[in-house]
Amino acid sequence: MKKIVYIIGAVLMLSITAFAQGYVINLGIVTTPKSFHYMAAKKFKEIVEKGSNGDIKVIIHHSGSVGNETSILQQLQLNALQMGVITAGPIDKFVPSIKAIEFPFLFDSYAKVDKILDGKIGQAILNDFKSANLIGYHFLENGFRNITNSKRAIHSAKDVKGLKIRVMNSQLQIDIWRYIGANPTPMPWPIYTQLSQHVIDGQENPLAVIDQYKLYEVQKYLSLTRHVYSALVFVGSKTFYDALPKKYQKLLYSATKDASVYERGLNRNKAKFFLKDLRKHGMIIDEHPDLASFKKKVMPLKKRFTGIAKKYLDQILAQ
Ligand code: EAX
Repeated sequence: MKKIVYIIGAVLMLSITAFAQGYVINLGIVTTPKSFHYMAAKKFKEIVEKGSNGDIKVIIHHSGSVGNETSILQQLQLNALQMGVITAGPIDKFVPSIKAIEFPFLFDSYAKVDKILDGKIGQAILNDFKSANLIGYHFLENGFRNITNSKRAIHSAKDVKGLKIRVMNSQLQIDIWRYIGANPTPMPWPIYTQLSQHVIDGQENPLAVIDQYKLYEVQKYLSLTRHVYSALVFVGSKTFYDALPKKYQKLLYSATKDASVYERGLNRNKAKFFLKDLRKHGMIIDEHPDLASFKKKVMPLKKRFTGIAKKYLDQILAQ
C-alpha cells in the first residue's frame, strides 16, 4: 500500500512539474527595447502568456544578445530558438520568394502594402517558410527605407556614385545599390560603430531606426527615397510549432496577428515625429529627391527575377 502511495505521489509530482514547466518560447530580436520590433514582441508575449494561462512563457532576447538576424534564422531552423521578429531582407537567403516584396519602389501606400501582405500573395510567401523548416506567422512593419550618408546631399541617383553603403545581408539589396551606382557592403545590424569610424559612408533604414539608433550623430544627410518597403516577419521554429497542441498553434497565429496589427499602427502614427526629431538633431533632409532617376537605375533588376519570386512580383505589379 505504502509503495502504491509513493508511486501515485511520484506520478503526481511528475505531472505537476511537467505542467509547471509548460512551454518556453525564446524569442530573438536584434534591436533594443525602444524599437518597434521589441514592442511587437512584448505585445505577443502578453497575449500568449495570458491566452495560455501561463502555460507558455515567452522570453525576449533583445539587442542581438542571441546573434544577428541570419544567426537567429539558423537557430530557428534548429529549434535552438522558437521565435524571432526578423527583417525581410536577410530572410531571402532562406525563403527566396520573399524577394518579391522587397523589390524597389513596389509600394506607394500603406493601403497597397496591407492589401498585398495580408492578401493571397503575402499568405503564399508565408507558406513558403515551411520549406526552410520555419513558420512564417505574420508580416509586421519596419517601414519605408531611406538613404543617409556622411559625405554629401543625395538628390538624384548620380549623387550616390562611389559611396560606400552598408546594406542588409541580401543579394537583392546589394544589387539595388550596385545598380544605383554605390559601392554596397552587406553587414548585420547594428552598424553605428562602422559609420562612426567611416568604414562605410552611408546606410539605409526607416526613419524610426535612424532616429532610435541616433544615426544623426554620424550621418549628416538624409534623403526620403522610400526605395524599399521593409517588412518584418514573426518567424518561428517549425519543429517547435509541430510539437504544440492544436489550441496553442492557433494561439500563436492569432497572437502574432494581433501584435502585428498593433505594431503597424504604432509605427505609422509615429512617422512624422521621427522626421521632426531627425531635423531637430541637425540632419540635412531632402524631402523630395529625384525618384525617377533612382527608378530608372533599378528597374532593369526585374530581369534578374526568376521562378516563384518572379511569379509573385509580376502578380504584385499587375495589381
Ligand atoms: O531590423 O538591418 C537592418 O537594416 C534592419 O532594417 C534593422 O535595422 C534591423
